[in-house]
Amino acid sequence: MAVVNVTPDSFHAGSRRLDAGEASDRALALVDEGADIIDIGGESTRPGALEVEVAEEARRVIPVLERLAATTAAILSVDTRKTEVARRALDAGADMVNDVSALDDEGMAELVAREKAGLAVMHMRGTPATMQHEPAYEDVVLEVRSHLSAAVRRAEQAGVDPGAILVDPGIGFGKTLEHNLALLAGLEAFEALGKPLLVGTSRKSFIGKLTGRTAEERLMGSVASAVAAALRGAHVLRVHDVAETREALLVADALKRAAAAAAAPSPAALQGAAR
Ligand code: HH2
Repeated sequence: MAVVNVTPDSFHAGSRRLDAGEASDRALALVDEGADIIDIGGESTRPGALEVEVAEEARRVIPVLERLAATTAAILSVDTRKTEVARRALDAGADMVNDVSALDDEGMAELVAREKAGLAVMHMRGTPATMQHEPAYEDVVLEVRSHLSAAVRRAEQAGVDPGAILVDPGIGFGKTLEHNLALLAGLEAFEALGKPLLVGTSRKSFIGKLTGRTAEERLMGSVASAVAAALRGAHVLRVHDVAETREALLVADALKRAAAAAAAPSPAALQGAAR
């Protein structure tokens, strides 16, 4: 899943394209690099970000979605917490809603169900304005998982297709460095939710805390974290840098398959045991 931010203030300057033509060109370039999903956002959710009005958020993302719906077969995702923005985005050709508030806004689950769209629900503690004020958990993995489990239940009760829901632990959303690392180390625990796991670590501040790098310098750390997440069971990686991540994931995937093959008894060994 490739990120395109139609915003003036997203935390990674390289992801910003305020002009609709530039944003759609960027999205198409990321599809050429190997992205299967394009995630278009019109509101930054970085820590401390201020909310954008519905009209402004829609003015940013709708023309981009319209252009892409006419030019690419990639899955189009709208990154929004607002039901009204999601409604207009789905009308404009979006296939799925990526909701970082996990269905907080009234009517979001019903809209996604009615439109037979896909849905990603992400865990966030509080709002972007407040989430980094001393986040605390007793057991971050269990608490994030039970929050996501409740969101999945709400979505399915509203009629969202159970096969079209992704879950995301929300790296960096109301979490300290230790919380982020515990979640990444504990990704296997999310398998119990029975949904594909979406993980977004790309250029986030926990990588800066570990490496001392600015957002613009966090490519290596981002690729490393994507590989680590993939090896621990992430199915979809939300990234700014598609070509580099894809290359690393090809290697990680081959290793994962080799490890699975080594762990599974070969048919010849099983035949031998049966004799
Ligand atoms: N992270 C960001 C935004 N949306 N959605 C999901 N599902 N998971 C994430 O980890 C996630 C997300 C933050 O990244 P970005 O969009 O590049 O930054 P900004 O919010 O500043 O635009």
